[in-house]
Amino acid sequence: MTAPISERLDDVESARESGRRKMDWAAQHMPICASLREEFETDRPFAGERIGMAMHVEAKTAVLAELLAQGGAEVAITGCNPLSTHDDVSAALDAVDGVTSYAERGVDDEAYYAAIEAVLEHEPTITVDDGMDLVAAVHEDYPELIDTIVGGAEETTTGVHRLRAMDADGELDYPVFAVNDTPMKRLFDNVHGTGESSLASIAMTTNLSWAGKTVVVAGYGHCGKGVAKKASGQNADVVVTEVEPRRALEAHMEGYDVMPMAEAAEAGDVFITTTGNRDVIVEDHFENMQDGVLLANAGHFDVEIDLDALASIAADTYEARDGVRAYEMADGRRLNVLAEGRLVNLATPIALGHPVEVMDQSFGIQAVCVRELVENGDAYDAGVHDVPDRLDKEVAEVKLAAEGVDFDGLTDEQAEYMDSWQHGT
Ligand code: RBV
Repeated sequence: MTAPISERLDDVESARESGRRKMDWAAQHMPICASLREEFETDRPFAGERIGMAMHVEAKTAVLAELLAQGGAEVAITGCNPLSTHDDVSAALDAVDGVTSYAERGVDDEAYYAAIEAVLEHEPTITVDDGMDLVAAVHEDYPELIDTIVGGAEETTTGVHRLRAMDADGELDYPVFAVNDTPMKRLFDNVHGTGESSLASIAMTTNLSWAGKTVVVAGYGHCGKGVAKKASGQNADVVVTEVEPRRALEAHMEGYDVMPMAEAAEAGDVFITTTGNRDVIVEDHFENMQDGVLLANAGHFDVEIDLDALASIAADTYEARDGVRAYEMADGRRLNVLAEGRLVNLATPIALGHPVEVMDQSFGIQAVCVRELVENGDAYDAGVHDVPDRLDKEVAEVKLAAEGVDFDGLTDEQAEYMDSWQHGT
């Protein structure tokens, strides 16, 4: 049985202290969570609920977990990626009243799934996922929990995609909010968060510049758009690869070079995958890449770059820097993979995840979705649900107020005009 992180660290006290400092820093820059904290500490909406979480356990996520506990929940949490946990934060979180943290960095597959089971042993009434691992484990291994689960919330594109596939197969047995898809999440976290944090992590891990580089961005969804825009803003030439004709056209009209990966492979200095699909960069592509290229993935799972194929054609492989593995070909070319092909913004040794402000929005939405499940869970059937617009707007208004941004309202005449079809020329 997996023990909480506090029972596994050598110097728990100093880990807790360092993790707490990181949480305090993050919390200072999370006005939405601060506003919800005031509400939750007074109303205690989650009293009696048990919340199971599988997310990237670092400072911002810890602020969310603590917030749910401050609202009265008993929280059990583990990671959603073997390389994204900050052990000090996990320890600090484990010390919070009402929270048990099982997350530890660098665990193998067996320990990773054992920690998911440890969370489910708490018999959660609500699940909060990033990638759908908890929902999958509940349905496969703990179906007896489904009756008492009020609902869940899912953080990321890949998780929502998996949930919708599960729902289409009639296999999803409780309601889950698609937090990823709501404007306050996807238009900010996916675009700005992924763009900024992926580029920051690559730059800090390699100490290399963007200016003058050719950066190949695979996938032009919200994440790809963010990565392309920020790379372009750092004076890189951006190439986009796509499989969807309208997105390819959008990228073309945005001024990026659009071409198949087979061609881009020869042109790129840095490759960043954001597709959510497997086998985006494969053996034929590796064969044509230049010496010294960087290969990084910003999609949820480590399936976009075919590392087995790369290993099989490499003459040698070695750790070139912390977080960078070089694969040296027989002809001397070195292809450098960051973070083992896992989420580059979270899984390199120096990675911090998305910026704090953007996670405040995403986690503000998570928190109000959990509140909605507790207050109105009965209103939602099993299946995937959009976040109600009123909740998305509530979070936007708190954020605007915190930023000191005022905005207009409609007059009665304008509201009436917008609702009518009779007005013409
Ligand atoms: N993400 N979390 C962080 N806690 O630092 N950074 C990014 C963090 C989330 C983001 O919302 C995205 O949808 C998901 O990670 C991918 O796993």
